[in-house]
Amino acid sequence: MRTLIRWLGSLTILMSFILVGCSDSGDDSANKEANTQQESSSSSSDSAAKSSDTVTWRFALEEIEGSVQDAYAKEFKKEVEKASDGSIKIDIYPYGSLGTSSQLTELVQQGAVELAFASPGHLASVIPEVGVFTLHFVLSDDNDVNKEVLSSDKVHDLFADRYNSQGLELLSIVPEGWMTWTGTKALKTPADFEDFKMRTMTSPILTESYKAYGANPTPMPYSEVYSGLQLKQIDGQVNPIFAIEEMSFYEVQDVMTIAHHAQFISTVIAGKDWYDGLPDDQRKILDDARDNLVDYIYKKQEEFNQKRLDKIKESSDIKIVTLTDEEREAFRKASMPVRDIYIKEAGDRGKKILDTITSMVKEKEGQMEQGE
Ligand code: 6CS
Repeated sequence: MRTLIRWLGSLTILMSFILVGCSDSGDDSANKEANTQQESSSSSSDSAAKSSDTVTWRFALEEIEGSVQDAYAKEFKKEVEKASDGSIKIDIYPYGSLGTSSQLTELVQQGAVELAFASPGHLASVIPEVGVFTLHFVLSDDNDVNKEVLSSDKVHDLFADRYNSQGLELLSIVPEGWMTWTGTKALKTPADFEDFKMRTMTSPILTESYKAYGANPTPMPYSEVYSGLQLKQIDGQVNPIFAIEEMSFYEVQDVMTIAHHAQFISTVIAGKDWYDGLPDDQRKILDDARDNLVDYIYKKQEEFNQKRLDKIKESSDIKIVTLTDEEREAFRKASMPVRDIYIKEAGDRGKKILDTITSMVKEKEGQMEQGE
């Protein structure tokens, strides 16, 4: 863990230079082409043509090997390489080899990597509308409902042009499991958060959710959380259980509180120019793999979170507290004013997004109850 943190700083700088190195010549578009189509003779002007030579797509992760994002990328690689008969090769860069989440988004914008994960908890600093996924008690307690809503074209289309305006293509919205609080104590009521130094991801709208509980939110990159907890710079953090296990946060915390207040959501992004310039056959392979992965990743994240919870229980004596419905209700109430702050930040479009998602969730829950 500590090795990962130490390496991150130096590797980030080194790899960023290697990946974008060519772009210092001044001819940015030519260098992008050189970067993204290194081994290919096809170019973006051939977009309708069928490509035949080998190309490499680089896929950067916000998480380490063995994570949900890693499982997604490996399955994506398998599908794409098979469907293209090996003419498209996927290189996966796990967290620690390139940079922080925000830096990965920048690398996609620069054309230095083609594909990446971008979690709203960080990305909302750039696209405020995605901050909706950091609000509490918006999605359903039933993940089958969330799957239907989040993978729908309707929800994708709400965000598509916001990503485009940042030079990005939104490919998929991927849930990774219930956010779970860890801390130096149990967090059973909003009062327990009073002055509690809670590490959050870096977007301002996310910090508002914890201010609403009276906490002292402390944004920091993922790679600094373990040492922050160990050195008592922060009292707690929030992440899905698989991450709490693989990043070893449970080793330096006393209590895990399960409130089911929000899902951890990430998004898969590509560079817009790169995506638009893909030959039709390659774009179809990418889109098909993305569509096929919806069921796969829902099942995988559930399996990962369950198995890692068992592992935490076996290998530590961390206390695990699950909130009752009444206890959750107090948090739900306290979280409601944050929706107004979100709407202020994300404007009319944000309001439309929030209203659409909440009404779709309600509608799907109704349909599921009636067995439709
Ligand atoms: O807490 C974070 O910053 C990170 N957590 C996860 C589970 N994935 C990526 C994200 O950057």
